[in-house]
Amino acid sequence: MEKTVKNVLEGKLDASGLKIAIVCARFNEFFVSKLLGGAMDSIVRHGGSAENVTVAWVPGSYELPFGVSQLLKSGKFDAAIAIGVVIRGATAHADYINGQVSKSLAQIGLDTGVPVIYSVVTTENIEQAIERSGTKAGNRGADAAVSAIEMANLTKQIRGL
Ligand code: RBF
Repeated sequence: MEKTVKNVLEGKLDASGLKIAIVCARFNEFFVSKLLGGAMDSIVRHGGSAENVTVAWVPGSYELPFGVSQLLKSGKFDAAIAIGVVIRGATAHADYINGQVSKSLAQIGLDTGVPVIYSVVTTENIEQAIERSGTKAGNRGADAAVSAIEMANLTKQIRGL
């Protein structure tokens, strides 16, 4: 980080007191559960509490934006995470789902002023899904939780300016 810049905003990786909404797609639930586990573990390891996390399940990734949008309307959350797994080889319209879902999730963040974190893992095959949900390529749910914590705290900082 450039040391001569005086006013630098950067969200701390401290989840204490943060209220986080997580929306999970049940399609490919085997992998989604691992990503959710990674996210929960990461929130607690960064000082957050499981009681401050609300998890909502929707049928598939296509429904993630609706679930996130409904939860954020409550005004009760500092950040939301959308978790899904789309396996390209098994989903003819994978690219359509991904494009639509990522655009909608970004728009919900902009409309509500609450950061929305994208954790839809798209893979070519089941092996890659295994790798990204807790084996050799890490756990994308845990990474998403860190982004949610950083963005929630950054948003609080900006609002306090
Ligand atoms: N949802 C996912 O989260 N991941 C998928 O890989 C996935 N593949 C699908 C493949 C087909 C052919 C269809 C019809 C749906 C699929 N869905 C998938 C479910 C989708 O996100 C949504 O729940 C349903 O289309 C109902 O709106």
